Amino acid sequence: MEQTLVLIKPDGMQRGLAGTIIDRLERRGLKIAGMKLIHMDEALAKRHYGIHEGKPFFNDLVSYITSSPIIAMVLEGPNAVEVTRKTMGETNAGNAAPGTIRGDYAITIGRNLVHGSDSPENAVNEINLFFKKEEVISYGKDTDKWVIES
Ligand code: DAT
Ligand code: MG
Repeated sequence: MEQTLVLIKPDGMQRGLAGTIIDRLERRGLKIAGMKLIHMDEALAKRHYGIHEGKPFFNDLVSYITSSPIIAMVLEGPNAVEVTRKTMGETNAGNAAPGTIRGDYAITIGRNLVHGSDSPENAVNEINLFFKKEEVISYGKDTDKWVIES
C-alpha cells in the first residue's frame, strides 16, 4: 500500500492545530504507520528541502521549519500521496480551496501548516530521511473493510 511523509510544520504545532490536522487526514481513511515529535536541525532541513536550495525563499524556509518541534508522520492508503496533498490543499494557502486543511486554517504560502510528499518516489526518500525501517509499522485494522473495498 502506498505511503507518504507528512509533517505538521511549526505553525501547526504552535497554533495547536496538530490534532485537527491529524484528524482530517485520519478521517479521510489514511492510516498512521509512523509518528514522532522532532525538532529538525539545519542539516535535516537542508536535506529535506534540498530541491529549493538557491531559491529566494530557501533561507526563510529553513529557519521556519527549524523554529519549533514538528510532528513527522508516515500515512498509508490507496494513492496516499495524492490523497494527502488534495486533503492539504494548494501550497499557496491563500488560494487553497475551503474544505482543505490549508484552505480552512492558513492564508499564506510561508505558513501553510503542513507538508506532504509530492510523488511516490519522493515519498520513499523522505520517509527514509525521517524514519528508521523499524519505526514504520504496517498493520491491519478491523475497520479496514469499511474504508477500502476488497
Ligand atoms: P509543497 O509544500 O506544496 O510541496 P513546494 O515543495 O513547492 O510546496 O515548496 C516547499 C515549501 O516552500 C512550501 O510549502 C512553502 C515554501 N515555498 C514554496 N514556494 C514559495 C514561494 N514562492 N515563496 C515563499 N515560500 C515558498
Ligand atoms: Mg514539496
